[in-house]
Amino acid sequence: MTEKLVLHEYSASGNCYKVRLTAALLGLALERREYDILKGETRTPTFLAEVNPNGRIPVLQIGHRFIPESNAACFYLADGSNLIPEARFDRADMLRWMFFEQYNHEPNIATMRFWLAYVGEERLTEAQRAQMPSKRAAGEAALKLMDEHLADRRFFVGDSLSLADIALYAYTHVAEEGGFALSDFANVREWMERVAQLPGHVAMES
Ligand SMILES: N[C@@H](CCC(=O)N[C@@H](CS)C(=O)NCC(=O)O)C(=O)O
Repeated sequence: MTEKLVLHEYSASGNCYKVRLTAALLGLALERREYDILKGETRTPTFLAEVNPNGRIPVLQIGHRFIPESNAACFYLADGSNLIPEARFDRADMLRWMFFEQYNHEPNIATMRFWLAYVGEERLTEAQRAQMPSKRAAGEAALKLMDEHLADRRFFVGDSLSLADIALYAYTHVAEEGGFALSDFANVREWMERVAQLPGHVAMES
Protein backbone atom coordinates (compact mmCIF):
# COMPACT_ATOMS: atom_id res chain seq x y z
CA MET A 1 0.00 0.00 0.00
CA THR A 2 1.53 3.30 -1.05
CA GLU A 3 -0.81 5.80 0.61
CA LYS A 4 -0.34 6.61 4.28
CA LEU A 5 -2.79 4.81 6.59
CA VAL A 6 -4.10 6.68 9.62
CA LEU A 7 -6.45 5.14 12.18
CA HIS A 8 -8.72 7.62 13.95
CA GLU A 9 -9.53 5.75 17.12
CA TYR A 10 -10.20 5.37 20.82
CA SER A 11 -7.74 2.72 21.87
CA ALA A 12 -10.00 0.95 24.38
CA SER A 13 -12.61 0.34 21.66
CA GLY A 14 -12.88 -3.19 20.30
CA ASN A 15 -14.04 -1.83 16.96
CA CYS A 16 -10.75 0.10 16.69
CA TYR A 17 -8.78 -2.93 17.89
CA LYS A 18 -10.16 -4.96 14.96
CA VAL A 19 -8.45 -2.57 12.55
CA ARG A 20 -5.16 -2.58 14.51
CA LEU A 21 -5.18 -6.39 14.72
CA THR A 22 -5.86 -6.75 11.00
CA ALA A 23 -3.04 -4.34 10.17
CA ALA A 24 -0.66 -6.12 12.57
CA LEU A 25 -1.41 -9.57 11.15
CA LEU A 26 -0.77 -8.20 7.66
CA GLY A 27 2.39 -6.33 8.69
CA LEU A 28 0.92 -2.93 7.73
CA ALA A 29 1.95 0.27 9.50
CA LEU A 30 -0.80 2.50 10.89
CA GLU A 31 -0.45 5.99 12.26
CA ARG A 32 -2.83 6.37 15.21
CA ARG A 33 -4.90 9.42 16.27
CA GLU A 34 -6.68 9.16 19.59
CA TYR A 35 -10.06 10.73 20.44
CA ASP A 36 -11.69 10.57 23.88
CA ILE A 37 -15.24 9.43 23.13
CA LEU A 38 -16.23 10.00 26.77
CA LYS A 39 -15.53 13.69 26.19
CA GLY A 40 -17.42 13.78 22.89
CA GLU A 41 -14.31 14.32 20.79
CA THR A 42 -15.88 12.53 17.80
CA ARG A 43 -18.89 14.84 17.92
CA THR A 44 -17.12 18.15 17.27
CA PRO A 45 -18.03 20.12 14.13
CA THR A 46 -14.49 19.53 12.80
CA PHE A 47 -14.62 15.77 13.29
CA LEU A 48 -18.09 15.57 11.72
CA ALA A 49 -17.03 17.69 8.75
CA GLU A 50 -13.58 16.23 8.15
CA VAL A 51 -13.51 12.63 9.44
CA ASN A 52 -16.93 10.99 9.85
CA PRO A 53 -20.35 12.65 9.63
CA ASN A 54 -21.63 9.72 11.73
CA GLY A 55 -19.58 10.96 14.70
CA ARG A 56 -17.91 7.65 15.50
CA ILE A 57 -14.57 5.92 15.43
CA PRO A 58 -12.87 3.86 14.07
CA VAL A 59 -12.22 5.63 10.82
CA LEU A 60 -9.43 4.48 8.52
CA GLN A 61 -7.88 7.32 6.56
CA ILE A 62 -6.20 6.30 3.32
CA GLY A 63 -4.36 9.31 1.98
CA HIS A 64 -7.13 11.90 1.82
CA ARG A 65 -10.03 9.44 1.82
CA PHE A 66 -11.88 8.04 4.83
CA ILE A 67 -13.52 4.67 5.57
CA PRO A 68 -15.67 4.59 8.73
CA GLU A 69 -17.12 1.29 10.05
CA SER A 70 -14.66 -1.17 11.54
CA ASN A 71 -15.47 -4.13 9.34
CA ALA A 72 -15.26 -2.05 6.15
CA ALA A 73 -11.88 -0.70 7.28
CA CYS A 74 -10.64 -4.25 7.97
CA PHE A 75 -11.86 -5.31 4.54
CA TYR A 76 -9.94 -2.47 2.89
CA LEU A 77 -6.72 -3.53 4.60
CA ALA A 78 -7.19 -7.26 3.96
CA ASP A 79 -8.49 -7.17 0.38
CA GLY A 80 -6.39 -9.60 -1.66
CA SER A 81 -4.76 -11.20 1.39
CA ASN A 82 -5.23 -14.61 2.98
CA LEU A 83 -7.54 -13.07 5.61
CA ILE A 84 -10.28 -13.17 2.95
CA PRO A 85 -11.15 -16.66 1.66
CA GLU A 86 -10.79 -17.36 -2.03
CA ALA A 87 -13.86 -19.56 -2.41
CA ARG A 88 -17.02 -17.62 -3.22
CA PHE A 89 -19.15 -19.42 -0.62
CA ASP A 90 -16.55 -18.87 2.09
CA ARG A 91 -16.28 -15.16 1.28
CA ALA A 92 -20.05 -14.82 1.70
CA ASP A 93 -19.90 -16.91 4.87
CA MET A 94 -17.21 -14.58 6.24
CA LEU A 95 -19.52 -11.61 5.59
CA ARG A 96 -22.36 -13.47 7.29
CA TRP A 97 -20.32 -13.63 10.52
CA MET A 98 -19.23 -10.00 10.19
CA PHE A 99 -22.87 -8.91 9.85
CA PHE A 100 -23.79 -11.18 12.76
CA GLU A 101 -21.09 -9.46 14.79
CA GLN A 102 -22.53 -6.03 14.04
CA TYR A 103 -26.16 -6.97 14.63
CA ASN A 104 -26.22 -9.67 17.32
CA HIS A 105 -22.89 -9.42 19.12
CA GLU A 106 -21.43 -5.90 19.26
CA PRO A 107 -24.63 -3.99 20.15
CA ASN A 108 -25.04 -6.26 23.19
CA ILE A 109 -21.58 -7.33 24.37
CA ALA A 110 -19.71 -4.13 23.48
CA THR A 111 -22.46 -1.88 24.80
CA MET A 112 -22.63 -3.73 28.13
CA ARG A 113 -18.83 -3.47 28.41
CA PHE A 114 -18.90 0.25 27.64
CA TRP A 115 -21.68 0.91 30.13
CA LEU A 116 -20.21 -1.16 32.97
CA ALA A 117 -16.46 -0.71 32.50
CA TYR A 118 -16.23 2.81 31.06
CA VAL A 119 -19.36 4.82 31.89
CA GLY A 120 -20.03 3.12 35.25
CA GLU A 121 -23.30 1.51 36.30
CA GLU A 122 -24.15 4.36 38.70
CA ARG A 123 -24.00 6.88 35.84
CA LEU A 124 -26.30 5.02 33.45
CA THR A 125 -29.64 6.56 32.54
CA GLU A 126 -32.89 4.83 33.46
CA ALA A 127 -33.39 3.95 29.80
CA GLN A 128 -29.94 2.31 29.63
CA ARG A 129 -30.54 0.40 32.86
CA ALA A 130 -33.86 -0.87 31.49
CA GLN A 131 -32.08 -2.29 28.43
CA MET A 132 -29.49 -4.24 30.42
CA PRO A 133 -31.43 -7.52 30.90
CA SER A 134 -32.30 -7.82 27.21
CA LYS A 135 -28.75 -6.92 26.16
CA ARG A 136 -27.36 -9.52 28.55
CA ALA A 137 -29.70 -12.22 27.20
CA ALA A 138 -28.95 -11.33 23.57
CA GLY A 139 -25.18 -11.26 24.24
CA GLU A 140 -25.33 -14.68 25.88
CA ALA A 141 -27.33 -16.03 22.94
CA ALA A 142 -24.65 -14.75 20.54
CA LEU A 143 -21.88 -16.43 22.58
CA LYS A 144 -23.84 -19.69 22.69
CA LEU A 145 -24.32 -19.66 18.93
CA MET A 146 -20.60 -19.03 18.44
CA ASP A 147 -19.71 -21.83 20.84
CA GLU A 148 -21.93 -24.29 18.98
CA HIS A 149 -20.48 -23.26 15.63
CA LEU A 150 -16.94 -23.78 16.94
CA ALA A 151 -17.67 -27.28 18.30
CA ASP A 152 -16.03 -28.91 15.26
CA ARG A 153 -14.12 -25.99 13.74
CA ARG A 154 -10.85 -24.23 14.46
CA PHE A 155 -11.93 -20.91 12.91
CA PHE A 156 -15.28 -19.43 11.88
CA VAL A 157 -14.91 -19.99 8.13
CA GLY A 158 -12.94 -22.79 6.46
CA ASP A 159 -9.84 -23.91 8.34
CA SER A 160 -7.91 -20.69 8.67
CA LEU A 161 -8.19 -17.24 10.16
CA SER A 162 -10.39 -14.75 8.29
CA LEU A 163 -11.84 -11.33 9.02
CA ALA A 164 -14.80 -13.15 10.59
CA ASP A 165 -12.54 -14.29 13.43
CA ILE A 166 -10.99 -10.84 13.86
CA ALA A 167 -14.40 -9.12 13.97
CA LEU A 168 -15.73 -11.57 16.56
CA TYR A 169 -12.55 -11.84 18.63
CA ALA A 170 -12.36 -8.10 19.37
CA TYR A 171 -15.24 -7.89 21.83
CA THR A 172 -15.47 -11.59 22.76
CA HIS A 173 -12.06 -11.66 24.41
CA VAL A 174 -13.06 -8.76 26.68
CA ALA A 175 -16.69 -9.86 27.16
CA GLU A 176 -16.10 -10.47 30.87
CA GLU A 177 -15.63 -6.70 31.31
CA GLY A 178 -19.29 -6.47 30.25
CA GLY A 179 -20.32 -9.05 32.83
CA PHE A 180 -20.47 -12.03 30.44
CA ALA A 181 -19.03 -15.25 31.88
CA LEU A 182 -17.05 -17.18 29.30
CA SER A 183 -16.65 -20.23 31.54
CA ASP A 184 -19.62 -21.98 29.91
CA PHE A 185 -18.20 -21.52 26.40
CA ALA A 186 -15.22 -23.85 26.17
CA ASN A 187 -15.07 -23.83 22.37
CA VAL A 188 -15.01 -20.04 22.34
CA ARG A 189 -12.22 -20.01 24.92
CA GLU A 190 -10.11 -22.47 22.87
CA TRP A 191 -10.70 -20.43 19.70
CA MET A 192 -9.66 -17.22 21.51
CA GLU A 193 -6.43 -18.93 22.57
CA ARG A 194 -5.85 -20.01 18.96
CA VAL A 195 -6.28 -16.42 17.75
CA ALA A 196 -4.02 -15.06 20.50
CA GLN A 197 -1.24 -17.47 19.46
CA LEU A 198 -1.17 -16.38 15.81
CA PRO A 199 2.10 -14.90 14.56
CA GLY A 200 1.73 -11.12 14.44
CA HIS A 201 -1.11 -11.02 16.97
CA VAL A 202 -1.13 -7.84 19.07
CA ALA A 203 -2.98 -7.32 22.33
CA MET A 204 -5.77 -4.79 22.60
CA GLU A 205 -3.80 -2.36 24.74
CA SER A 206 -0.71 -2.16 22.60
N1 LIG B 1 -20.61 0.07 13.50
C1 LIG B 1 -19.52 0.91 13.90
C2 LIG B 1 -19.68 1.30 15.35
C3 LIG B 1 -18.77 2.46 15.72
C4 LIG B 1 -19.01 2.89 17.16
O1 LIG B 1 -20.07 2.67 17.74
N2 LIG B 1 -17.98 3.52 17.72
C5 LIG B 1 -18.07 3.98 19.08
C6 LIG B 1 -16.88 3.46 19.88
S1 LIG B 1 -16.71 1.70 19.77
C7 LIG B 1 -18.02 5.49 19.11
O2 LIG B 1 -17.37 6.11 18.30
N3 LIG B 1 -18.70 6.10 20.08
C8 LIG B 1 -18.63 7.52 20.28
C9 LIG B 1 -19.93 8.22 19.99
O3 LIG B 1 -20.88 7.57 19.52
O4 LIG B 1 -19.96 9.40 20.26
C10 LIG B 1 -18.19 0.20 13.64
O5 LIG B 1 -18.17 -1.03 13.58
O6 LIG B 1 -17.17 0.87 13.46
